[in-house]
Amino acid sequence: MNHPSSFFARHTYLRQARGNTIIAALLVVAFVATIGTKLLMTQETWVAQLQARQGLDGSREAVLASLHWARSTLADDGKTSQTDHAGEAWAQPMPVISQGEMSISGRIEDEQGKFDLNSVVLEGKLNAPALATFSRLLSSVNLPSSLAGALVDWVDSDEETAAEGGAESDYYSSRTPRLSGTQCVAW
Ligand SMILES: [Ca+2]
Ligand SMILES: [Ca+2]
Repeated sequence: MNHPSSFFARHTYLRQARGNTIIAALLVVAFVATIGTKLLMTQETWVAQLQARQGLDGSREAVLASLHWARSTLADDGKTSQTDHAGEAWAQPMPVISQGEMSISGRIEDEQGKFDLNSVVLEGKLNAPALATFSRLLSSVNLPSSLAGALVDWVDSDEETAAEGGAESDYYSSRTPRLSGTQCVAW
């Protein structure tokens, strides 16, 4: 026959052992839940990265297709004409390229057909033909042609006014607020 004290000791031991088992089981469940959450996050991250990669690949393909269109269009123009004007195929908008949910459009612009503002000064001196051209351009958009003179003095490196409307640093520095070179360029 067991002594009562040994019975209670055994009972207490079994209760503690059961408690330890429950705590261990809860820790295992928490550990498994943590692993499950991590796996889920890893999978979501992987899916997001894959989708981003697919989007990037699609963007790259669309850009390459646009460049191919521009090259082939200009090559065709080079074979069939000696002059360039806005009525030619290259000046028309590029057909819209769709790639999944993305689309890309564009057009070719003739940079040589634009007026070079720096050309109003040639080898440090006033370039009269370019000044006249720029004056006409200003008039065509209802701007005072005297702005052409201001441009010349801005581009040249001397301190003498070159044409009507011209002004040098003494004029700009006397303004309130005083205009710096960068501010003058902005007009
Ligand atoms: Ca052409
Ligand atoms: Ca000048």
